[in-house]
Amino acid sequence: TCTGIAQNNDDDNDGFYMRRCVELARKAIGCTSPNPMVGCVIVKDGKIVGQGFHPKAGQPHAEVFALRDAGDLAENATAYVSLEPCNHYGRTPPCTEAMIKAKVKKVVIGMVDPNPIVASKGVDKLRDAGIEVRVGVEEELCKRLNEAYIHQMLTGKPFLTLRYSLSVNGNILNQLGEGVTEAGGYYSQMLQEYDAVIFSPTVDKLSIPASQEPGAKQPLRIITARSPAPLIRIPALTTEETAKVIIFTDKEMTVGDGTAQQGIETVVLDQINLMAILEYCKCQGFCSVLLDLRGNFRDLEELLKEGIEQNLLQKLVMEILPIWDGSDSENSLVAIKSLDKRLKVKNLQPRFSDKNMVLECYL
Ligand code: AOF
Ligand code: ZN
Repeated sequence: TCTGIAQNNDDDNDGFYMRRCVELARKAIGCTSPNPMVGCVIVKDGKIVGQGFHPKAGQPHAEVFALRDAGDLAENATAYVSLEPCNHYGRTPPCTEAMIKAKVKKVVIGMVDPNPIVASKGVDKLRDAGIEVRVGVEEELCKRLNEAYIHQMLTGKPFLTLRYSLSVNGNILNQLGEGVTEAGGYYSQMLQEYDAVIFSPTVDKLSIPASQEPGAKQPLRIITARSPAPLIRIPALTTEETAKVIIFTDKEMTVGDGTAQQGIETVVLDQINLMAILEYCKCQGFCSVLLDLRGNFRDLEELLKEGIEQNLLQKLVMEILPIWDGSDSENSLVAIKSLDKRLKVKNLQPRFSDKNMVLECYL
């Protein structure tokens, strides 16, 4: 729900309505790749008369839903949109044309679209049509919303996040904190947000990472298995789960007891490495991938090394559990000897999820 009240000051109002756009955009969290999440509101005489968000690639853009919702009231109104309206024929027609046709008076934009086929052309088109345009309202928030899409657009690679749990004395734990896997917990929310999750299959009775957010679209679960392939037991997927499990392997292998398991696919790669996995994800139209060191993190050591050495990581999410783990000093990232690179991290930000501290930062 939208909190706060619009102020009388014009600029404050712009921020207020833009935050509403972001809130609307997030209704499609995890569902829009390779497209961005976008929200739009149409405001007339200090009232929201139309709102919409982009639900999925192939479906109409946020502006189209909002304009439809506003109907004739869009004339002379102000349109707020978290991303620059597109000016091209993609899967759907240009939003700039829809705005011009609806005769909106002003368009307030969160951020310019990094997509090279849009990149400010939408703004130019609106201005050429005599519409007043303001760009860069709540820009940081809008960029954060689509950090994966932006990265993917600018680099051609999916946005890769590394996640792990730490004890207070700095060991990697193969457990997650209390409450974090439940709806509203940071881990459950992350799984909803990411297009794919790479995790370790060696934990006994492994539970497949699954978001508990109501109606969440599950990420593609990725497992790697080098030959001689270990026997992989994957709990049967429940029927309501749509996302599949994919096993990247370097030779044909048997999954579980050999009986076909629905939703599990094996892909044989010449070389199992992070680059190849990311390439596969890109071809699926994915914007974001989570490397999840849950389970035995040693299984994922090679991928982790490659991620750091090849600068493939964009974000770190660390969960600090209120536990002192004196069991094994090998359980520390320092134990991965070749990770001697010194990296500066940006925007270190703490928050809490249940009893655990969650630290996020960018590389
Ligand atoms: C907008 N509003 O809600 C979204 C935009 O194939 P299409 O037609 O869906 O176009 C996809 C591109 O359009 C996408 O790469 C991005 O540049 C922009 N997405 N633009 O005005 C929206 N989702
Ligand atoms: Zn559009």
